[in-house]
Amino acid sequence: GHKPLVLWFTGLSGSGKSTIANAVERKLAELSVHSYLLDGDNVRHGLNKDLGFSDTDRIENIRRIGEVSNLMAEAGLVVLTAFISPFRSDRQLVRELVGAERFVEVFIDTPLEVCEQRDPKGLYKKARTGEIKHFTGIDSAYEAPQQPDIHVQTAEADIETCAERIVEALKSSFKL
Ligand code: GGZ
Repeated sequence: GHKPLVLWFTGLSGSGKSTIANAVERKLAELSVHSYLLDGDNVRHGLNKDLGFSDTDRIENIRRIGEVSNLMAEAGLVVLTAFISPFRSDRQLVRELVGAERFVEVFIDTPLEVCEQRDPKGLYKKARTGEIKHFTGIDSAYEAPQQPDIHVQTAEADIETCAERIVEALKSSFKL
């Protein structure tokens, strides 16, 4: 058996959080590690479909995801979460809730310029024209981690390489 962990991915919209978390999850499955990925697709459309993108709603979004992650870790899973989670204080609260020894903050560090260039859903464009308000990085804050447990700079490596580095860090530093 492996020990339960919460791998908390944080980064801007379009930074690659979900894609990299998916690749990490595949690698964990190959290692017979029982894991589950929480992301916008399975949380913001279900449990948190009553929440939007105001500061208070984002705080509540992260609080609920933290509580669910904690329950799943208690059940023995390695939990991966892929949400912007823009506020440092909210990430700190989750760290305290799940326990620092099983919480791994993974910073997907992709510069705003790169995310905006990618703009896969055209959301940055809409944010720039004011069609979408309170967009992270444009007119809503993103507080980057100051001491992430794992720091991934996506401009330097492809998805597979990033995922491989995360799994290696988990093995060496977090006794996965
Ligand atoms: C940021 C927004 C917004 C605003 C809609 N600001 O690239 P995406 O589309 O798929 O990822 C973004 C996602 C962010 O949801 P999170 O639950 O991760 O955010 S938070 O942790 O801050 O609660 C984006 C889309 O939702 N989206 N409006 N205003 N992202």
